[in-house]
Amino acid sequence: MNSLFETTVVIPAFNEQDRLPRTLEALCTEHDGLSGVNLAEVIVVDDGSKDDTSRVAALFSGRLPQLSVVTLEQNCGKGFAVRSGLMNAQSEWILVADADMSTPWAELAKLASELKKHGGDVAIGSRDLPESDVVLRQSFIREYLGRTFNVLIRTLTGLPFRDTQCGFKLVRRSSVKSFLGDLTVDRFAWDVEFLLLARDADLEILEVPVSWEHRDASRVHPIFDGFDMAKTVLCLQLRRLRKRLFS
Ligand SMILES: Nc1nc2c(ncn2[C@@H]2O[C@H](COP(=O)(O)OP(=O)(O)OP(=O)(O)O)[C@@H](O)[C@H]2O)c(=O)[nH]1
Ligand SMILES: [Mg+2]
Repeated sequence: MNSLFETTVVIPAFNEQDRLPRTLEALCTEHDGLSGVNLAEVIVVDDGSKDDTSRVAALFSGRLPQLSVVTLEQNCGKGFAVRSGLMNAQSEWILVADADMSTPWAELAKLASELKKHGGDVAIGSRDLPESDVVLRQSFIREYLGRTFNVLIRTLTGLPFRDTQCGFKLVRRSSVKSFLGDLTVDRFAWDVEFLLLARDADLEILEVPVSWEHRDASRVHPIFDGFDMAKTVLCLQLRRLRKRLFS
């Protein structure tokens, strides 16, 4: 394995004019210090934001020449935006990271180092392992619904992870590119489908404890989006069962 992780950072961003500048500012100042990582590309994917997300992102292109901003006319969802970033990324490693920087950039070096140590194709950041460092917790209701969603995922799909939804995942492009075209989930449950396809492809997936801090102004509605995510996982699983039975 190459000693340096050549990495593209993909940031899905919807109405993020207020949270994104701090996140990109930190990337400008910190990326040189990320041990073992070479930041080759940063792709911000803004689909139909009603605010100045694309413009404020583009202001960083002078200091971050690796930056490109993809602006789509219509809102298509986080999963759609992530998929578009994954398909356009050029580096061997791709970090998918939320615009709110709940997980600090320094954790990219940690994921890379774990992959280097243990081998593997995908490393997912986790807020729910004993060594995870949750600096500021979510509200009780968000945490409770998140845990319930996790139990649902583990029960229905058999995925063993404690936290599939943390917005900080490092994936090896050459390992995942064969199934990127099969991803269908456009909204918040994209991670579950991605992990299921990665498991089907026999990829090695590491769940790595990360530091995480709750940020206000979430784009996720705990009830409506929670319900939509549960429905999506149920449909995914039914579709997979049907495929297994009839093929
Ligand atoms: N491009 C795009 N990005 C989105 C969309 N919906 C959410 N996102 C991004 O997805 C990321 C996660 O959104 P957050 O609001 O932080 O939600 P979360 O981290 O899953 O949940 P919290 O723990 O409540 O913060 C952010 O970078 C959002 O801008 C969307 O429709 N399109
Ligand atoms: Mg968040």
